[in-house]
Amino acid sequence: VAAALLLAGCGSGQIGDTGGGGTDPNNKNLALLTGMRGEPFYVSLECAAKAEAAAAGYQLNAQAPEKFEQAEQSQMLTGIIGTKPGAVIIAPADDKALAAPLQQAKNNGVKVVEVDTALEDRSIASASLSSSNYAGGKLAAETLSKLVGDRPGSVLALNTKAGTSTTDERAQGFEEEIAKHPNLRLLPTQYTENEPATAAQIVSATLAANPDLVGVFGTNLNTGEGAGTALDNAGRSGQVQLVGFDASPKQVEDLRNGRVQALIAQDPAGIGREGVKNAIAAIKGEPVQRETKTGTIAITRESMDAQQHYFYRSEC
Ligand code: T6T
Repeated sequence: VAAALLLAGCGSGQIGDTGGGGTDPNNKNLALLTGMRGEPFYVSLECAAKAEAAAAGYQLNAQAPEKFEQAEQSQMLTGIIGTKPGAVIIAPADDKALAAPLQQAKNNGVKVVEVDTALEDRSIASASLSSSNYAGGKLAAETLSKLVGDRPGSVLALNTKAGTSTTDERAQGFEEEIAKHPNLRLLPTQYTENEPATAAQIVSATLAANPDLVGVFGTNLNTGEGAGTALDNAGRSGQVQLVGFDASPKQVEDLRNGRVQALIAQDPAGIGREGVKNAIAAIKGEPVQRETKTGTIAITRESMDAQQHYFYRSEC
């Protein structure tokens, strides 16, 4: 299944940097630094990365900050560089702030592989693996417009933190696709700082100010969960169509109980597995694909029973 989504995605761009660049080609230690501890998207990515590393005979030291927060993540990265892994596989929590410490890792002979999120500066990492997030945002808009039907009304997108490459691309894809639907009026995209409670507050305020609200898009797990709570509290679940991104156990439950009408699922396991493969190739000085994009898929209540293999896990 992961393979199916990977096939649905595509590799693009040129071959990344291949040189040893001070990296010991026999180094068998990998570090994985994801975006947030215990969060099902990253847990699913980490489980697959661990399995892949073990199968290849590599050690994988997996860490994550408590919150999706660049300061804590930068600090952890500094500690990781000190352990001299052959490569660090990272989901940078900010597309600019992590550039300096990752450049430092590279200067110290540690290969950098981005998974999920990426830096704006494309010169630092050897390879990047992520969902086709722009296409995922467009898919969310297409799915939402079908759910809304011909009803005219306003639509809201909830982004997380500015500078998160993935959700920025999703919001952009969503906005551009919604613009093609004249019956839907796109409200200014709002930022939740990746806090479900903030997402809930924004949706409650938007409902009060825009009685014609017909749809909400939560660009990730946390925003969607918060939006679901607000719509439920207002007694508007199912009237205002909610499309979420990701497929955590809680989101799947919300889809089943009618709080959410559709989810756009990613392939975190595929991203984790390919991240490890690319890191090993980079350490060995073998050619790696600079950009690999994996697919996303829409899941609705009607289709969910046949799509359980896309659901994320909360432990390995
Ligand atoms: O949506 C995922 C991930 O792709 C994104 O970069 C950050 O949020 C999640 O981890 C879900 O919470």
